[in-house]
Amino acid sequence: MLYTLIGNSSTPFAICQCAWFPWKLHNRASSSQVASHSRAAAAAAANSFMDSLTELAAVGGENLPAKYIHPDGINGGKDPFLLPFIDIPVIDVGHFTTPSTDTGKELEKLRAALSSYGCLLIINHGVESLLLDKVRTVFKQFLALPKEQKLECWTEGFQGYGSDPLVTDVMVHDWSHRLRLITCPEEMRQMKYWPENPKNFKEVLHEYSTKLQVLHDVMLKAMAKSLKLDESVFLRMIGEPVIMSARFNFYPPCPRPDQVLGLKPHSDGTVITFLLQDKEVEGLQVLKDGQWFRVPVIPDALVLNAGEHLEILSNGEFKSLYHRGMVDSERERVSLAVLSLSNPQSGVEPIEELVNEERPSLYRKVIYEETTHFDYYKSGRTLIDDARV
Ligand SMILES: O=C(O)CCC(=O)C(=O)O
Repeated sequence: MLYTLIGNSSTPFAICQCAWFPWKLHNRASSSQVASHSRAAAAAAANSFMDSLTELAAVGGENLPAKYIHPDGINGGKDPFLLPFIDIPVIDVGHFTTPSTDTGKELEKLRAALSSYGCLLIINHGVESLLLDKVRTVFKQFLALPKEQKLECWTEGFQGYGSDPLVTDVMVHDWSHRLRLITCPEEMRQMKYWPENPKNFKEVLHEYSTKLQVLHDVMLKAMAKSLKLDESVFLRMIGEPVIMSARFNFYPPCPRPDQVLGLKPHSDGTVITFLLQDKEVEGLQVLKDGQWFRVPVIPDALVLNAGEHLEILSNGEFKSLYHRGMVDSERERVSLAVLSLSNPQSGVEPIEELVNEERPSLYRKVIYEETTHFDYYKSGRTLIDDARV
């Protein structure tokens, strides 16, 4: 089974270039690239993933493999779960879907949250608590399957179950696995990577993704209005169809949360990201004004992060969120990030109305052919660092 998957035409290019940029998978995985990806390299990737399944499951071992360890510790040697909680703004989406006398105030709150935090918690967002629970449950049921069944969805490419690519040999490994699936447009879905089990996995993800498409448009329109712009401007700029992908994260417990990271610090190469957190186990940390903070778990709220594309489009009015995923010493943690991406053909640049003499364009136009998320991930830099003029 493994070799059938490895031989799939989309995987080879994906691992080296476009882990979080699915359009490249479709546009650029040429047959010559496929041919040049040696069977030996593919087998090595498969073995490395299987090793990681074993290593991450070996909880309690005092001797963690060195490749997961951040030698200076995560929080300067102190327990990262003693960091303070962030006072993250909470936005009631009902004020945007059903305008009221308080809508103006909520828009102002939205603008302030994105300008100073780059994230917010959203409530009354139209996704029922029951569906949120189902989403978490189907992923946990997938994780509980025997290894062989999970490996049927294994991939070294963009879509499927696996680990993020390592772009250098010396890069510290993340203490996590992920299942990534493009959810819309539907033509871009690669159904062979959608788990067959549990039986309702596909239906639940489809339902969740349909709701998030609606929410996505509501939020981008509200963001535009909060900047006194035409409500459709962000949607126009990111182009049709909106590409959304789901990234389920699994963080097994680890005895040394002070030394390993579930996900290294990064900002998302997205327009916006909706993050469904684990219902009980905390793990998201965000950087604000140079200091790391913990994000509290609020079971039915979604975290909305501004991505790098939104920062560029808004000419820096909104800040992309720099964040990381922590691991718990005793309990496993899951999360689901649903990411929206801008049109790969046109790239992104600041919206004209936000550029003037007083505030010239802060970012050059970014064409994603030039850059890849993992090149930044590797170096601890961000797309924003490079796009700033
Ligand atoms: O699990 C989390 O809380 C963070 C997830 C995340 O940052 C991501 O998927 O990009």
